[in-house]
Amino acid sequence: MKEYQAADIRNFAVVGHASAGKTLLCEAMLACAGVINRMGSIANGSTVSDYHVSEINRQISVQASLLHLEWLGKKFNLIDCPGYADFLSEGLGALRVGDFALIVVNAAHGVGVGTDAVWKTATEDGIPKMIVINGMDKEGADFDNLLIELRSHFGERVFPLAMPVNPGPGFNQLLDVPRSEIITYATDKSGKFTEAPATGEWAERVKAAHERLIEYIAEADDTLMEKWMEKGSLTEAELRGGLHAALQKQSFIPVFCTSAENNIGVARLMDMIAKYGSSPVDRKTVPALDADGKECEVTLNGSETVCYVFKTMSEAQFGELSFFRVYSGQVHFGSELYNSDRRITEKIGQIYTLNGKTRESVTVVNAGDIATVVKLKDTHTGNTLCNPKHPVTLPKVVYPKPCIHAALKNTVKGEEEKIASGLAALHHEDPTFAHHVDGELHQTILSAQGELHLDVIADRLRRRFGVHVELQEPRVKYRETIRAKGDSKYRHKKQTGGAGQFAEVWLRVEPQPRDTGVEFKQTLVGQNVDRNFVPSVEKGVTKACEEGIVGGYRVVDVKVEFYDGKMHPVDSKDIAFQIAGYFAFREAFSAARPCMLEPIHSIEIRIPEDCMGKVMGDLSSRRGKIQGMDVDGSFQVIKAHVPAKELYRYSSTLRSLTGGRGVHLEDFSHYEEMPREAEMKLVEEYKKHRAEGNSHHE
Ligand SMILES: Nc1nc2c(ncn2[C@@H]2O[C@H](COP(=O)(O)OP(=O)(O)OP(=O)(O)O)[C@@H](O)[C@H]2O)c(=O)[nH]1
Ligand SMILES: [Mg+2]
Repeated sequence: MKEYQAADIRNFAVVGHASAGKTLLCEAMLACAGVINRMGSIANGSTVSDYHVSEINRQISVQASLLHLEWLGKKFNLIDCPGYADFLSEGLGALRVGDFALIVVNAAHGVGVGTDAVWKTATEDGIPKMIVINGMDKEGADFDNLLIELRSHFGERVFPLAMPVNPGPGFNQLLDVPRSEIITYATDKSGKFTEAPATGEWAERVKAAHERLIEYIAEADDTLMEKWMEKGSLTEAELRGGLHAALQKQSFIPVFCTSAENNIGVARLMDMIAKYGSSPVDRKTVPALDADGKECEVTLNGSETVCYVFKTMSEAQFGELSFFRVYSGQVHFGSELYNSDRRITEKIGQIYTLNGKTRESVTVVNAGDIATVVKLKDTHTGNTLCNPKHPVTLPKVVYPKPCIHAALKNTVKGEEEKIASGLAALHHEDPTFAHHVDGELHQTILSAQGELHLDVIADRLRRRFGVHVELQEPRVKYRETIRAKGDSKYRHKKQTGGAGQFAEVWLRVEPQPRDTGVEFKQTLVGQNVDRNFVPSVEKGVTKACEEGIVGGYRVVDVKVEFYDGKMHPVDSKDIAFQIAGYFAFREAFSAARPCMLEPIHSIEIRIPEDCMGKVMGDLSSRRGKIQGMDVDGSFQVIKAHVPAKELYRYSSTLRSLTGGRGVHLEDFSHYEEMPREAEMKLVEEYKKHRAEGNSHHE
């Protein structure tokens, strides 16, 4: 494997909304560069980057895939990222280590919520963006309208460097703006093309485009600006010379168009990337923290090694793989590096460059390059590896909080430990999901970015750890409370056989404001009850509150006042007062107009305008209450309160309501009294459950 210097490397993330054609575009690039002889297809599951079982089965990308190729003497490290909302976070690491973002837009669907999301991240990461409109061969692909849409989303500086001459089925000709040529591609998917000068109408169009392009280029370079002011024009050579700087400064956002399916427009896009695209040299320094937590900089030509691990993945054939980018120094096979996040030393074993599952061994990786290393001990996504003598930490990618939940049920006893360690290993690879055992629900709860993400995690658990698990609807944390005051004078007496038990507890309950929990107070006067028994009564009350009274759910927002009672000189004891406290509370509670509360989530939905009607209708059928509506570009943002119960698998619903164009976020908001009917149903279920001899919701 050749060694590459930073200026000859092009690191980029291929990102965008779901199904834009990112994976196929990468496949076409690999074919152009001769990495593969012929292109694979999504339908056959034969592309280089979508090689995981979960990707082949679902025909979508689930993992970011690292690919590489050489074009015009430059090494491209391209990272093909998933576009599905559930897996968009895979792109966050890729955008962090990329020097620019190649944003792919589906010619038939236009800008999607995923396009907006990756645009935002690339902007936050401060890397230039290039747009590719892919699928120009599709029926009705309308380039001019797409350009209008892109400009309305991303600004007037969106500017085409290529235009389709014959869009729609049969598409194989493009106008190459910088070269003023019409490029005609072979229709055999080889990516080969012939060039001819633009003539007639196209010559006019390219002339106009050049004038605009010259302005953009002059804006980014003072000397070119002066020349332009002087002569009113720039030479072809000057124009091309200024392209790189103009792209870096994003004085315009270039748009290309392709048909990845037929390998049209891809080769010239690669030429542009090789000649004018960002290299690591364009980001010579990155911020970091030194060993004392002080801000410092890591420089590309520094002598100390600094790498960022942007992904880890376990593969049957390799074991643990850590994907890293070198920001400074070199990484050698056999060297030792310090993981400054986990404070351990790691020995660098075999280093590989990847093309999906195909690996190639290398012995050294230079600053600016991206590669993978196998079997590090305890290095996870987001960690920095550096010289042990000069520890620094690079800022970590912040992943979105997982907000979609499901319960994990193991269907075969005795696998609990294997499941727990499997989940821990998976979480280290994929920090965008979380898991915990919920003591109240008696369930293992998985939280992820979406339902598909949950399914994929369950799949991985089964396949990699050989356990038997199923996803279930998580139980809802209903609550019980009261709407009125209640009172009880409960006597517990047991005088048959052995030692007797006697206790009498008088207590009152009254409702409290939401979210105040249970307050227990004693207001005993006189000596009817020994104060020693107060903790016993409280214990009994607490037990009753935890168990629930009407529906088996935890009691909240109640004040309990233990104000009097009776005792017996011999038979009164701790256990007797616990029992009396327990039943006194149940009695008082039952007399105080009990009711059930349900958790309400606040959700934020982002959808294209034309889906409003369907989504609003569906929300009202879920007892949703609209809190606000907003417009963000061509998207509508709806905020609403919806009962948690009604939100199970909502992201799938939203996906089907919007044809994959809508996304939502949800979070717990508050508790509310339930509708009577729903409450009755829960109470009935609980009664039945108890009648069957079960004590609790297990
Ligand atoms: N007609 C046509 N179809 C295309 C083109 N590019 C991709 N497709 C098809 O569109 C579908 C999605 O393509 P992918 O390459 O998987 O898209 P993606 O952007 O990688 O999708 P995700 O990674 O799942 O977000 C597949 O069925 C492709 O065959 C194209 O240029 N023209
Ligand atoms: Mg893909």
